[in-house]
Amino acid sequence: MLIVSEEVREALAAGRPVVALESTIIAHGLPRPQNLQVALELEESVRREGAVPATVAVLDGRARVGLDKEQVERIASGDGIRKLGHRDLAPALATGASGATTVSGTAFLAARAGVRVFATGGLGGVHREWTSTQDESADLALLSRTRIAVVCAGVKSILDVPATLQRLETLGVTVAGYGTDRFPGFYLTDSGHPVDWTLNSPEEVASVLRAQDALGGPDSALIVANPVAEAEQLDPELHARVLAEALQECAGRGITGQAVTPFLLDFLVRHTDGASLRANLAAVRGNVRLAARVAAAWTR
Ligand code: PSU
Ligand code: MN
Repeated sequence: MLIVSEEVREALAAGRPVVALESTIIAHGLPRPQNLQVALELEESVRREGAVPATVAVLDGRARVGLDKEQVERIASGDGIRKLGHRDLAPALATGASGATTVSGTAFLAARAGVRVFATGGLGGVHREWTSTQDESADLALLSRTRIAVVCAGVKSILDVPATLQRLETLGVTVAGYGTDRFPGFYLTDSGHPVDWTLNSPEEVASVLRAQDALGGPDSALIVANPVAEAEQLDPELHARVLAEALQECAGRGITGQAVTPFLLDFLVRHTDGASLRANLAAVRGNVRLAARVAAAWTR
């Protein structure tokens, strides 16, 4: 039921670098038709760094690590493509469903396949209004029991960032800033919160992975929080204003569950004239490039 593509399987067997890529950002996080172009571009950027991309998704009840172009096109089309966290994997396989995997679904499948490094945009986390909705992304719990490095631009800024950082601490997930002692803010370079650890090169990140392996744990993720460059971030004032509108609209329409994150991301794209999309893309591109360098350093 878990199919690892031949290219990814061969790379893993030969000890060559592999980077897992998430598919929810493609199917549900970015507007069509640009999402397809971005999906292919991200794979290409992994290759340019000498690593093999392994985009993860479920198609017709088969979990796949490593997609061909046609399969990427199906994910990007969004037709009949569900959003699958790790809890959705077994029913999706059993019923022959198709879906894009979130950070939790992707990290689970990538780790099962033996992939050690994963890149995405921003992690899910604790939503604002948690006290009334108890909406906390399943990403956090899954990362607390999966040994994988996740290169991301922090957690999505639509969330309650300090609460999410606290949950990551409680859950025992290691968080390091890449080249910074500030926790990045997804669309923003700095979330306004510090991190305890700073790693400054792909080699340094790889040594942390080796130390985890040598210790035999902990069996939780290493979050490599890589900030978007200041020149490419979303204007913080615009971000604050439009996000407040987005949250209000989301609550007003009674949107809940899996639909919340895609709704908020889309609202920001539409109400910032695409500026949030540009910042999101800059973040993802930087993360994918860094993840490929980390994977290369780890296999050296
Ligand atoms: N990062 C992005 N865009 C996205 C996501 C991450 O730049 O769309 C997705 C990831 O798949 C993440 C999911 O796991 O949003 C979180 O959704 P939820 O809050 O419903 O757990
Ligand atoms: Mn949620």
